Amino acid sequence: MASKGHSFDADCMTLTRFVLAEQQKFPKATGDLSQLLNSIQTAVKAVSSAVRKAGIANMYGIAGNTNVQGEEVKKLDVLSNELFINMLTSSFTTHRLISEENECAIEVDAEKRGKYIVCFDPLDGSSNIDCLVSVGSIFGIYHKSEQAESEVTALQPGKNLVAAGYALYGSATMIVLSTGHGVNGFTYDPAIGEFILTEKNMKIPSRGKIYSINEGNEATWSEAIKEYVRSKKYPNSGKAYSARYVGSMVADVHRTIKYGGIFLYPASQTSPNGKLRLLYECIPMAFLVKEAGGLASNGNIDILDIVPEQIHQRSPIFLGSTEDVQDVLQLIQKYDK
Ligand code: P6P
Repeated sequence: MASKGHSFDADCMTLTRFVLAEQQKFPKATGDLSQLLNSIQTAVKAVSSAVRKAGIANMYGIAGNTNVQGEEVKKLDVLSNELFINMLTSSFTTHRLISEENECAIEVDAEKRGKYIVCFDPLDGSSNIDCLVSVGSIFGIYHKSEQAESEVTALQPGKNLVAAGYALYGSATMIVLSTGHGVNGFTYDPAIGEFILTEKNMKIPSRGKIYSINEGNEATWSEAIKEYVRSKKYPNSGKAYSARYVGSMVADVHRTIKYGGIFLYPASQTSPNGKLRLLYECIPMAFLVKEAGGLASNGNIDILDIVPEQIHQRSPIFLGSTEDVQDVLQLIQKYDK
């Protein structure tokens, strides 16, 4: 509520306050997760600033390798990756990092090592930057398992996640986060440099009116997917669904959580495991959608039950409103018989 006589809310619920208040609910909490989430928040603020300058950089012809001062200008995805790595390792809470931008897992220096493993895509959809389409960052956080000290300890199923979230760099910058107790959305307020709780306890409708898939791939779809999409366009009863596809997973998933419906990136003849990456795209998004009351499947099993075998493996994904996902799974099962 705005303070008397001011348009400023002197008691606004910032992400930092929210995380600390959540921590109080767990007496044994050490504060490490709060520290880690706040370091991610800092990385997102920095990436948001860089993304929003990109257009200007392009306009003044400094988006290339060097700017007018002859200084090296990093590509945004490289810069975003470095920001995440530096903020995460300097939080003293991470043991190993899995990044979309790094072929191998990043082992945190012993003197900075903590108990969490973070899988992240620092700038998902970066190919959309030049046309100013929304892009995002995606992350999932695990406890380091007690198994052997190897890359294997990063490969846990999504049901082991401690927390997951995404940042959406759209008309505003927003962090959507779950620590396993519901989903909350925080919008960045540049006036105070904080993320403010604006979407409390986000819930996805049980059924939507939108389907989201890259129709350019139709020739490679299975019969089940072709029949499903046809049924959305030419329903036996009721209105046809609307088609919406941004081509940035964070934007498409955020709209799906907000409005309901389904996001599909199926396997195809050319990509038998689909395109999207399991550890740092599918699993975090599946965790959030399920925490919001929806479903997420690879067409056969729950995304969160898949035990990853490689850090960059791909997975088909069908996520969104429970009834919409169930519809497509029924068709997949019909054709699998
Ligand atoms: P396509 C962006 O490149 C991305 O990784 C996701 O953000 C997005 O959902 C998907 O790929 C889009 O892929 O093949 O439809 O362009």
